[in-house]
Amino acid sequence: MNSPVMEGLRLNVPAYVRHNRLVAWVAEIAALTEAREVYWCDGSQEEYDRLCAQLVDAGTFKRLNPELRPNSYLALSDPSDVARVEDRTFICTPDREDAGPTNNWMDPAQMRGILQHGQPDGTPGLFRGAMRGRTMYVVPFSMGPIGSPIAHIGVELSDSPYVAVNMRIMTRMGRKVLDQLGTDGHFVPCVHTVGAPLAAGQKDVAWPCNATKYIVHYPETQEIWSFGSGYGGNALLGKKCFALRIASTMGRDQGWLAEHMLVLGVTSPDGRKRHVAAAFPSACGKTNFAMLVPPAGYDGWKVTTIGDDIAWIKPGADGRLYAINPEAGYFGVAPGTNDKTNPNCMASLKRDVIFTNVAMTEDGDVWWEGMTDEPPARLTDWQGKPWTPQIAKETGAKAAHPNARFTVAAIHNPVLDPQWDDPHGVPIDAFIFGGRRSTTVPLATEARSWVEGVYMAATMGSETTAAQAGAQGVVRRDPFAMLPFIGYNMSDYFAHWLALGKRLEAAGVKPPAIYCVNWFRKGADGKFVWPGYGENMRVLQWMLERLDGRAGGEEDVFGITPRYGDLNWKGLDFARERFEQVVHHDPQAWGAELRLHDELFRQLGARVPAELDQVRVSIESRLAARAA
Ligand code: SAT
Ligand code: MN
Repeated sequence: MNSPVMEGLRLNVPAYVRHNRLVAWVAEIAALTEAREVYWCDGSQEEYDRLCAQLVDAGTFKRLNPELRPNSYLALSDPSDVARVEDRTFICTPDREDAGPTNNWMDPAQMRGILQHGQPDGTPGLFRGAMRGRTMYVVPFSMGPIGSPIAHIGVELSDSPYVAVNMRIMTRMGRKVLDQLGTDGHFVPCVHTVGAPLAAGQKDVAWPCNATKYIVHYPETQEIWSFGSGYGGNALLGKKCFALRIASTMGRDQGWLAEHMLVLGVTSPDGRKRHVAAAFPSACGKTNFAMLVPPAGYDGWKVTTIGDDIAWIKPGADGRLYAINPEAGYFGVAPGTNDKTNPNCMASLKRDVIFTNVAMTEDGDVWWEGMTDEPPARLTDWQGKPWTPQIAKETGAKAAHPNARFTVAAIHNPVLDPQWDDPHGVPIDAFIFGGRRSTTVPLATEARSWVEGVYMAATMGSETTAAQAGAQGVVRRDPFAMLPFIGYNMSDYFAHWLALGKRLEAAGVKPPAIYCVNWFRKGADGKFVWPGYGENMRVLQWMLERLDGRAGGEEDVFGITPRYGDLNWKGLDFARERFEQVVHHDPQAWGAELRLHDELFRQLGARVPAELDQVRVSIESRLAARAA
């Protein structure tokens, strides 16, 4: 075997790389995948522009009209590769119980056979030769501000230049990360291939991918291996794979939290600033909430974004919980975003954006369902086909895919929090958990204790969306909005949250308050009752005032809910009857709901903390007392 230095010459290792273990690993993966060449990303603007130009030449990107959308591109994926593939996502731990019943599991040795070493019957590993004819990009990235005590580093090896340019927006990427790594720093190795090797002379397609897909995590060795998809969380491995699945196991072992949460700052007119972290499932409005515009009647209030999707939260020197956004950009859902629902997001998307699977207008700009009331007369849809409102009426064809996304740097967000990049993070005052529920769950509920809050989060349900492949609109339990993202046994994760609360209390630190919200209750007409978006500020204000003991509420079977008079209605005409519809507790629906909680706990198995079951029993008895 050649020395790393000898190999280094063939591997195009830049002189500034000093990490022998990294170089040896790159050599090993280049040999396994038989990549044609290796390219190390330095993260420069020049490199980004060059790779984007190359993607335009390859047909993956269309350059948008530079006058309307400067320095922006549109990518149309293969129609089969449009969302995360949860049924192809695996947690490979030696002991199946450690992955738990909510994750797909396979024995690590068996999975390594399938992916790397080959199977007993002689079938070669999927990664063997998978990058033939392609360039392997070495993408060093930091999740979180470089050098932050809350941040961690990863290196993704990918044969997708689309991944390389998206990673430059979504993370701190390039040479500065390798400088931080030094000669022996710790990094999480991430290997990604679209799984479409090219034979000599074979012409590439615009969006290479493979019908076979594997999104694989080995928590013991902190490795990520992804095969066959070029899309979103399947391919941008810093996001869900590292920042949630692997990081959640790091947090379990090291005493911190990796959560599917936005983080925002709220400044009240008296200048006081608070920070809130909120968990909602994919495509339930995290980006909208993180960029919320305070509505009419809220002069002097300001909401600022720290993050829109993921939070890493560690106890600080004073014992309080501090959060960073490990990402540096937004990979948000485009459909439904407009100047009313999220003006700050629309302003963020004016330039320097990569759009994926939206429609293109005749003058080379983008469009998606909900962007304007009236669709343009003619578009090219997300599959590259002509689209008109008439065609849509006849065939139901969407101009943009419902999970169409934008990738844009956080620095373009006009309400970016001045502390978004602070290596120490921001102190968390409250956690909010919310699902998409057309019935049962009230607008807002405050947990009376940490344990009750953990129970609310653990039993959260939500109707599925286009962010995950599969049926939409069915209620599934999505504990902490982490169902697809937890890297270990869900029950152990509940226990980890309970233990953290106890540790805070033992240290004399008041833990953040916990709230449960539901913006999505529907009336008999099937329409949302609560106006949502900016009006969610009213609920936020109630929560913050509760923290100071300045707002009232009513004890209910499930926690404390606001009465009509407890919310600030200035600037909004929302009748008491409508409010009743969104806070109403239907005892029958709650009976059924509790049976589903019980079913969830039974499915999760013997490791569910007994304290949570006790909360359920006490809610049940309160319900029964009411009925009596
Ligand atoms: O595709 S991603 O997993 O990055 C987005 C999401 O589902 O939240
Ligand atoms: Mn998400």
